[in-house]
Amino acid sequence: MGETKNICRSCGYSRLKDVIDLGQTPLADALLTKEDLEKPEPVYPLDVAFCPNCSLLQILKTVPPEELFCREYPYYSSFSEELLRHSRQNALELIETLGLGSKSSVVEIASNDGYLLKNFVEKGIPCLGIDPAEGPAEAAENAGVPTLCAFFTEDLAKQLRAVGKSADLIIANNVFAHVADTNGFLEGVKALLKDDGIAVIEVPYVRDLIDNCEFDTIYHEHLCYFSATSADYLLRRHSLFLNRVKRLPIHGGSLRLYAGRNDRAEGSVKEILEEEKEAGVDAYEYYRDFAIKASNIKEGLRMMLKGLKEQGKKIAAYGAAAKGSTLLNYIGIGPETIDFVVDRNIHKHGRFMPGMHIPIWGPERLLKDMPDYVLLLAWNFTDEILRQQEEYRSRGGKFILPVPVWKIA
Ligand code: JHZ
Repeated sequence: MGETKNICRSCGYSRLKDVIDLGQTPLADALLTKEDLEKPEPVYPLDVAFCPNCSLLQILKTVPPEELFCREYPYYSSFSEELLRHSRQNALELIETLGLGSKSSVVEIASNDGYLLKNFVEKGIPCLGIDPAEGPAEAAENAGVPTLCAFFTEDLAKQLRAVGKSADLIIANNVFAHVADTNGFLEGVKALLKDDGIAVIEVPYVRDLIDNCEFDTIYHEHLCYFSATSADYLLRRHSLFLNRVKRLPIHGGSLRLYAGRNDRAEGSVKEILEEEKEAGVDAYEYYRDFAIKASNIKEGLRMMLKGLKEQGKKIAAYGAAAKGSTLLNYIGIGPETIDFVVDRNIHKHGRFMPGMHIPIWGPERLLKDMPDYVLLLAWNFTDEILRQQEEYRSRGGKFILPVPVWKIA
């Protein structure tokens, strides 16, 4: 069932300060089958704390990674065009700036279904994906992306190094915040990286989480919520250096961290560290009101949805996303209010949302049933989804965007 510790995942400091308790929550990506509905569903505490020593925001509970990522992990990156575009742009930019070619070596940790590495394969650049989730790893292989189906650990990195593997470029998108052994992960990156190699790591950005009250992006897969300040501190402890930072809109706001063995920080690093200092991300005060704000959003959303239901409106939701699971469970809205959830990911169809047991169907169901309102759980892809749902909207259907303040679109 995993461990709950009151010790910082990064620096080991023991007096963490509580930020928010989202309650006993099921695993956000553990979608249920019809048969599962009859069985008891495991729930785990979901509380978040701040480390006053190294500024890392983190959850306290560590669910064993095998429970989170292996058993029919339903997340496939390639269902979002925006994410594919974002990833291709990143790949092409790295190929150009690093001058990568047929003699280079690229490794991606958490390569999922090959959504990103396929851009390197296309250019004839040798690459290796590493991902423990069997379904997505198989899809990557089928798309021509060589993939090792395994968890990336310090041991695995050393084994690869021992057989002569090393990397000019390591990409790790939306995985650094997910690993239980935060320190071992960086030792692994260091072991695999060539002397002048570069690690490019994307993480959800804690400033977007706090400033926009994106409480639904908190779930058991996300163990850490990084700032440049907390990442810089952690990297340095492993003799890795943050040399460049970019702030990105993807996933409700992310950081792209460029790190290497040499301390060659560009202006972007100093700039963001100063900005964060000014905003106070290194002090508990910055996080103190987050729980109250989330609770206000919860009450507002509940009242609005219940009100619509009382008026006899039909409500559905869009996006069987992990964040959708946190949102529904935290606000306590289930099938009594929401008839069904739609999602483009075919691996999610016929399943049920964790905890709230709302059925998941394909998006065509919206035009068929014409619910009056659709709660947009995958709000991070608002533009893409609204564009795609023009027909539903032109027939009078309305979307509800849930955070930071609900609004109708
Ligand atoms: P999406 C995942 O979180 C899981 P989730 C993971 N833990 C992580 O770190 C973050 O991503 C980064 C669907 N969809 O990507 C696809 C449509 O149906 O926000 C997805 O099921 N139509 C690894 O699950 C869901 O919505 C569309 O047009 O919160 C979006 O989930 C689009 C664009 C998406 O991540």
